Amino acid sequence: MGKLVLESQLVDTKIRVRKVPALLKTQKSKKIHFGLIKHWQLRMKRKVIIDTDPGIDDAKAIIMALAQPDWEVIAITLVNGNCKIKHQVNNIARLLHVCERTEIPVYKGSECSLLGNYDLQTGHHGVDGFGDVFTYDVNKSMIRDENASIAIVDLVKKYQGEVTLITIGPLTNIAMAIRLAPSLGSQLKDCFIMGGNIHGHGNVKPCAEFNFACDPESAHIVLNELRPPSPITLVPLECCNVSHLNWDIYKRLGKIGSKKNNFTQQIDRYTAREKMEAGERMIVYDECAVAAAIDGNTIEDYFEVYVTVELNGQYTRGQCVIDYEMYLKKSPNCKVIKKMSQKKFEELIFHSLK
Ligand SMILES: [Ca+2]
Repeated sequence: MGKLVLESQLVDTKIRVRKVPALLKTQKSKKIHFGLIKHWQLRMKRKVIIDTDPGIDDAKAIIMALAQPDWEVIAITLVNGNCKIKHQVNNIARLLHVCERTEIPVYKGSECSLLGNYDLQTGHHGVDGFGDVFTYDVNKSMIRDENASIAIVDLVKKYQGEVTLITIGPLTNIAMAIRLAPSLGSQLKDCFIMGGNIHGHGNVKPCAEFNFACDPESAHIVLNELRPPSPITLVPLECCNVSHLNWDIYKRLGKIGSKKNNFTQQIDRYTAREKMEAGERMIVYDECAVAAAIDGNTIEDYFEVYVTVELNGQYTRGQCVIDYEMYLKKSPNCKVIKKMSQKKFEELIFHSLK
């Protein structure tokens, strides 16, 4: 469906552009010509919605997304996760000002999980999600009144078959959007999710990864009911754990000197220093999902499988259940990434921070 829509747009635009040269005798007609080309370029850009709980790695992932010249980020939607929504609005506003992209609309979403009884904020990103380093006030004109889930439903319906959905936070907004519009997934172009795990090794609970542990019911709804045209690309914790930045690269990044890079250096100063001094690696999480969406060649190893989420286990609630042997006899709903290209990944990060 998505491919058909894009092809028809291309054919339509080509016809119109082809007719234009005959009109190029006046300034007015030149303006029409360039207007049509601009219109065509905008129409052909990949439309992207990013659902996020802006913490430190979210910021870097969003910077990476905004650096793609062939992407049009049509919305950023906020969901409770790394920090409260009241902090997220400041974080995303500051980030969009630094990136000079304040035209992108931002929608506030769910302030708690579907069941409302989980709050796993770890303090890893500071209380405010951005390392508690900024105190300056910021213009928040990009924050819209409309609810995030409603905005997602409306935009996906408006651009049927064209929207890439990237989620880098708990899945509450998306689950609610599915409840509002059960056919949401079929109207997407594709979907990339950072979340879950494949070996039962958790990072906030013994067996569960943060984004899925924050709202297991929502993760369950999204994995089982979103049903985009192709399997969801799932970037699990284990993939992120091996996709780290080595410290030499990190130090080289520090010398870029751009506004964007200075900003990221400020927000992750404390966590980076702690990790460096402890001899730990600089693991990247949300950036992996965006990198996978930018360039499929960043994916070095993956497998397709049916994935769901444990909702009842005393110790395993929120853990991904991977049906490796197809006991459940269900079609694969996820393309699970095992490993990404370190080299391509580092290139993307360098490019985005310039
Ligand atoms: Ca996140």
